[in-house]
Amino acid sequence: MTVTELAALLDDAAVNATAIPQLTLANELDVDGAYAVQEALIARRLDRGQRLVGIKMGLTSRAKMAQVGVHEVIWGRLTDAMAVPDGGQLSLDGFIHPRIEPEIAFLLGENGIAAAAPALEIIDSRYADFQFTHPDVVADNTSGAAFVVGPWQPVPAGVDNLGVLLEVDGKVVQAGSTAAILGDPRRALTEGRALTARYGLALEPGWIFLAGAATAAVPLTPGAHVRAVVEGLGTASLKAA
Ligand code: OOG
Ligand code: MG
Repeated sequence: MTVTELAALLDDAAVNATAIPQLTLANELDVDGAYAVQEALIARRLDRGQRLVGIKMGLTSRAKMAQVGVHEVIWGRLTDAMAVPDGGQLSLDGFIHPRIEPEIAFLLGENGIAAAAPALEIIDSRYADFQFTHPDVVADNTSGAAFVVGPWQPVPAGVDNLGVLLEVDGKVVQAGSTAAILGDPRRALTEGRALTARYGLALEPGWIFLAGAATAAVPLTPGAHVRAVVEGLGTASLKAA
C-alpha cells in the first residue's frame, strides 16, 4: 500500500475507534516510511481544519520502553483537537483501548523553554491489542489521542529530578521522577529538535512539547478521575466519561 493509503487506514481506525492489524504485518515499512505515513495522517486532520500545536516525545523512559517492547525514542504531532481543558471531562466513546500517563510539558519560547506544566497524555494505539513495532507506532502518530496541560509556570529548579505521580480516584497508581526521562526532560527537547529536523519539521515558539511519560501508562476507564502530580509544578487532571 502507498503512504497515502496507509495514512487513510490509520485515520479511519481513529475516527471509527476500530483497531486495525499492524501495518508491518502486510507492508514493507521502515522508520522513515513510517514518519511519512504519520505526516500524511496528520495532513488529513489539518485538511479537516485542525491546527498543529506542538509535538510529543514517546519512549523516553525505560518504564515506557519496557511496557510496549520498543526501545527507540519516537515523536508524534499534537493538534488542537487533541487538547482537553485541565479539569475537563473526556468521553471515551471515541477511543479503542485508551491508556493514560503522566507527563511534563514545556511551552516553547523564542529562545528555549518559556514555561513548564504538569500534564496528562491519553494514548490509544490504533492497533489490535496495543501491540506494535517501531515503524507501526511511529506511523500511528505514536499512539497520541488526547492531552491535558495544567497551569504553566516558570521552569522549576531541579527540573531534572522532580517527583511524578499518577493518581486514579485519589490513589497513586504510578510513581516516578523526571530523571527517568532521558536523565533530564530537557534532553528530550534536544532530542526532539534533532529528530523532527531530520524529517523537515522545525519546532515553533508557542508550541507545546510533551517530554514523554516517566512511568508506564495505565488503562483509562469511564468514571475515572485522573491526576498527574509533578513536584514543584502542581497538577493536571481530567474526568473520564
Ligand atoms: C507509545 C507512545 C509513548 C510516551 O510518553 O512514552 C508515549 C505508546 O506507549 O503506545 O507517549
Ligand atoms: Mg506520552
